[in-house]
Amino acid sequence: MTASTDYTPPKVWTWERANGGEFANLNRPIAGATHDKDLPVGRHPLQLYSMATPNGVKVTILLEELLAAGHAGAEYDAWLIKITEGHQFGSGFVEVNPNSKIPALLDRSTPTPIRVFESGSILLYLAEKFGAFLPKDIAARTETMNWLFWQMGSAPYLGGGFGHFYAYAPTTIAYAIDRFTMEVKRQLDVLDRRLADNEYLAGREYTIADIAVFPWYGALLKGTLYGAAEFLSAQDYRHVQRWVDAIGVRPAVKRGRMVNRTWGDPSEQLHERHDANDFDTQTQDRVAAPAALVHQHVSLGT
Ligand SMILES: N[C@@H](CCC(=O)N[C@@H](CS)C(=O)NCC(=O)O)C(=O)O
Repeated sequence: MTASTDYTPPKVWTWERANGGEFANLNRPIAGATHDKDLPVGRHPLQLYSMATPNGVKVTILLEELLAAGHAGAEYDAWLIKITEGHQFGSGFVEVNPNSKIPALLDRSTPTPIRVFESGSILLYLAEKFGAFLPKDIAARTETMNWLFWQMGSAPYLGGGFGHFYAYAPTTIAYAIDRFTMEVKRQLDVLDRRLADNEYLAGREYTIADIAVFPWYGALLKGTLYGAAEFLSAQDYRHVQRWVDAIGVRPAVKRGRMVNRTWGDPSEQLHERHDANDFDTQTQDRVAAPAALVHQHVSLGT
């Protein structure tokens, strides 16, 4: 790998397969399927194809919240897509998400199945379908959308920017780490100021905005994302900490965080979810993944 200071971009970039650092085997400059593979289909109306990264967890938390709130139509099968093994490039997955990233949802309850990709779009689709976790009042609804879109726009700076250069880049580049740390701390301060005066991001109600932001910034402040809590002085964001603690104890959030998780404490893993009882009875092989693998899984945020 050429040191960044010695690099002069050529007139035309060409793909060197070995130059992608930690995720070289996954990163490609072209879209589309690499192999034929149909997706499995279970018995429930909603079929989720995902993994328990922050983007994946947003959707499983909302589904568990919907079920807890009595929306039986939100029953779902959650299939594991191992992104570190390239399952997102299978032909069936690409039909549901041409962008080859988890999470992807197929709603089979409609006359023609509806595909939904992009975690923000999935949250909005489900919130509208069930009329829940999205306020009806126009001002609160708009505030919910403001923070939902804020999260979708901000997370790439956190994951693809800060997380990548702090935790994964093959060279340690002070300029890149400084630039993205500055931005992530600014984002945390944006959240902290908002949550100083408001219980939840959209105001009094817990909404899909909280569900979108929590898996990213909650994990960051609790040190489970990039191991960066101390580096970022996580304790300084006390209003965000209060909000993270309040959301983290919700039973549906605890369940949602387990779904499609294949690393960490075995008692917190549910590789696939096909029934509400799976949380109590599942006996599948729940082996703690090696630390390096955990590290890799939670990194693929953007
Ligand atoms: N903006 C997308 C981002 C999804 C995304 O980045 N997914 C990652 C995991 S968190 C992924 O599937 N990465 C696989 C890859 O890049 O090949 C969303 O919010 O759904």
